Amino acid sequence: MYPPPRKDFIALTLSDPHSRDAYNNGKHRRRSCWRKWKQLSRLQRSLILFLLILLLVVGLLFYPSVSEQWRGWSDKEEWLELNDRGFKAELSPAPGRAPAPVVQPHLGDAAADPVALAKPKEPHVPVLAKLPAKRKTSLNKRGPPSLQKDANVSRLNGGGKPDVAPQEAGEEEEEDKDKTIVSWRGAMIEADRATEPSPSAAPKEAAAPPPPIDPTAAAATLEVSSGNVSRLEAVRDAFRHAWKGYKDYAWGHDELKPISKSFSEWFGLGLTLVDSLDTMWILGLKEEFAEAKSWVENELSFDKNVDVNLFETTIRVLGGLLSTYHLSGEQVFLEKAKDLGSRLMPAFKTPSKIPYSDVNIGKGTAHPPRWTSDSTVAEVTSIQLEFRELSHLTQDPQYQEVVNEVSKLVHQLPGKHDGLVPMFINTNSGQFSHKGVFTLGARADSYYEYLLKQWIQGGKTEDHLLEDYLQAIEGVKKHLVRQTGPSRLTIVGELSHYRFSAKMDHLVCFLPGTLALGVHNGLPGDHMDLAVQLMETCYQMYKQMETGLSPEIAHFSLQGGAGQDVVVKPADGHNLLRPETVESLFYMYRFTKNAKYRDWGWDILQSFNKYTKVPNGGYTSISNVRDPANPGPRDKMESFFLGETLKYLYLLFSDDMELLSPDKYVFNTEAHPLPIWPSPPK
Ligand code: DMJ
Repeated sequence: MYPPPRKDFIALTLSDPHSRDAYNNGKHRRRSCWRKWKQLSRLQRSLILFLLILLLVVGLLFYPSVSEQWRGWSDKEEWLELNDRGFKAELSPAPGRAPAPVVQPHLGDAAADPVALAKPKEPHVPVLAKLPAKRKTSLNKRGPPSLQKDANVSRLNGGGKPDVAPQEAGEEEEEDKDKTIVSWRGAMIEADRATEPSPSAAPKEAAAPPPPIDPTAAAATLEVSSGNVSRLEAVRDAFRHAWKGYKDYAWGHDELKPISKSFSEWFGLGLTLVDSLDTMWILGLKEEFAEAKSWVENELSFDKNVDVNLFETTIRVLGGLLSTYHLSGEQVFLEKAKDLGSRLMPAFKTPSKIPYSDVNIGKGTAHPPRWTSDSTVAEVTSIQLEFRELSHLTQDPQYQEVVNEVSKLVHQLPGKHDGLVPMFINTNSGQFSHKGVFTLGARADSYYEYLLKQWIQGGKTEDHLLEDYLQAIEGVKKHLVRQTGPSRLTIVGELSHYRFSAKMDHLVCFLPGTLALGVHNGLPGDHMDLAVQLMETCYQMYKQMETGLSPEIAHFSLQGGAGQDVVVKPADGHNLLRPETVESLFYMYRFTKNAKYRDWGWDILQSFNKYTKVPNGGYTSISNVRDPANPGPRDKMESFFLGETLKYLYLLFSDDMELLSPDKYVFNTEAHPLPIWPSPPK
């Protein structure tokens, strides 16, 4: 208890003219405020109260993401502290783990490789010199258009070079308002809380397991293909290094944070581990595979109260389990795939049959994101390969039926622009929404990819898929293809409200590979011309950068004369270890045997090693591909680096043309190979 205020103290205080004035003024202000408030009309008062409540609600809603950002800042500050002391300092290991040995800067592969030796040595640049001063504004591909932010406002390059590129004349841009800054990565996890069981799949017998592929077949390549031994081994080294970080600091969790030696959770499904399974099999990493398999057998449970994103879970987890089942023949992967597939089914219970973005796999409920009833077009049209394969294996048609219904609906939907689709579709009406932006990048990319790949998967019998694909490529040629001024590079830009923008996401670099795959399957030869030209552009997006790594988004100069083709805006200079360019290089090499595609892939791998490799294990996304002295590590290794990027690099360097031949397998959009079904008899 505090003693009551002494009267003489109050008197004394009030005798002080300043205090008294202040006291009286305060009283007066309070009274006049109250009078003013009373003078307001009822409507005005209600309006003010309503606004205050709204502010409070908005504040509460955004609190979790803001506090997440604060946590992120403190992570990075911690790293900065460590970095100040230098990587050589003895760092305390994660609780319960042995201290990780210090990994020296990676020189071994380059030293072993004659091509690398022939190159002039670049000055040594310390890997991951400094963190950006500011935390990134994550530029994820999935988020509502209403929450997109002006790119120029949020500078992501961590204090790198200012954007000095001139505004291109003749380029009509509306790019800034198209920047997406809100992540869908908002899943809340109540770890290990058992809930009511989800609806399970019809209990039918699975198809007989396919004969497994021998992982040592890949190893045999090493003995016979001298030209590529060191390159294949370099990919294995990279994988082992990435895996070491994951194993030491993130085992069983979704993603490794290699700088802070911790992990991040998205769905709580061991995302990196499951995404990596088939890569380990293909690379012949038997021990690692066995350990990961045992985790899947004993630890991986889908019976948990967690909201997952339907698309991401399908392509990474369901796709990873199905392909690993095919490669290894191990029943456990099919069992897990069936369990997961059945738990994802509630997403399709919508008025339009266009699935919701999020499913709670424990509760069996689904919903759209908080801010909209829209789903992303690429998301609802890029789950078909996996669900169809699940039906094929289980002889249970329910999975195939729901995704084929989506394809059928989208096929006949008005609102396409010469085969190009908008980015959103409404789950109530089943109609496209937010029309006007047409891109081969974020939110639409894999729609095009899956048209072709489903057609191939189904033995080239589903004409509506081929028809949509061919029409879309004509739409691309008509509306989106341009050439840069300086080097006449071919680009695929975007239409924003029917105006062209010379902007190309790195995601678009899946296109050369897909076009080449189409031509390999008998589609028009001129698609290959476009593929060759685009492949060059995608490579230049790496080569023209100071780190040899592509930005997330490139803008191109359409003006003639000298100068740079690729222009990087400050907010777009990050690299997330994405696979699309090396994916396309794999297809281009397989179909043309032109060795330059392998050399380009080799250059890219070396740049990853130089600027994204973290000494103690793992690779990290970086914030600024233009600043080799300060690439700005982001402390995150995406699961697709192991699931896709390293797998495609390995397949690119392998001389074994039968290893996952595109005549026998179709790769899902997360690089998980699924078998092509035998054609039905004519
Ligand atoms: C992957 O998850 C898939 O390739 C998806 O289709 C696009 N984004 C990432 C890789 O960049």
